[in-house]
Amino acid sequence: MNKLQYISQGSTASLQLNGIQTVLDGGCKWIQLRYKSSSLTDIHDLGVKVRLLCETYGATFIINDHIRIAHNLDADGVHLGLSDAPVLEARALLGDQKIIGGTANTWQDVLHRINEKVDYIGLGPLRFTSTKEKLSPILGMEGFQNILSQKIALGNTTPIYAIGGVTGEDIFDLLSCGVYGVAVSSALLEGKVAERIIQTFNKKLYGSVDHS
Ligand code: TZP
Ligand code: MG
Repeated sequence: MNKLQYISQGSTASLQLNGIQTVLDGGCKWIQLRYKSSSLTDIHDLGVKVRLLCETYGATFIINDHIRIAHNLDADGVHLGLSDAPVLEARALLGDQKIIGGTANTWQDVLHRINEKVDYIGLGPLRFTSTKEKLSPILGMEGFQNILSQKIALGNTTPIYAIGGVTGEDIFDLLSCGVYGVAVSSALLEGKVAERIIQTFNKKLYGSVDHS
């Protein structure tokens, strides 16, 4: 699994597509389509376009929230929040070959996700971010250290992606906690040249020891 996930953002389909196109051009190989539209048709229609783009660029395509849409589009997988569909239901619909990721905000959530046999866990938020509404309590680097050390003591190897306000400056600290990768939105789009930002992320993520 790629160590850098782009979490898409934007209140319209065209804003979403702009960001996705930018990070794909910049070399990002994992897109999570996170489109909070009230219209399932709009999410599906955007998903059709993003799926094609991901195919062209050889990127993994994950859909946030919607297991039916992930199934209908034959996406690579789905990412589920704690109040989304249960992992069992997603697994029954999508099968064993697809990627199912789950959110966790606490150590208890991590244990729950491990028991559910998700393929990866998105743990956060690391710090405040305006990208997500109704943000869970901030973990900080201490929270990551604390949770990851318990997971390591358990001997479990489910990959953990840090999410929420993550920047390139956080990577070394996160990796040394035992985090596998990062799920990032704003920081990939902030500068003028996404390619350079993504290269920096990847160099840091892949330059050091694999803590998966
Ligand atoms: N879940 C927790 S924080 C977040 C999500 C989807 C948004 C991450 O975006 P950013 O811009 O990298 O903080
Ligand atoms: Mg959700």
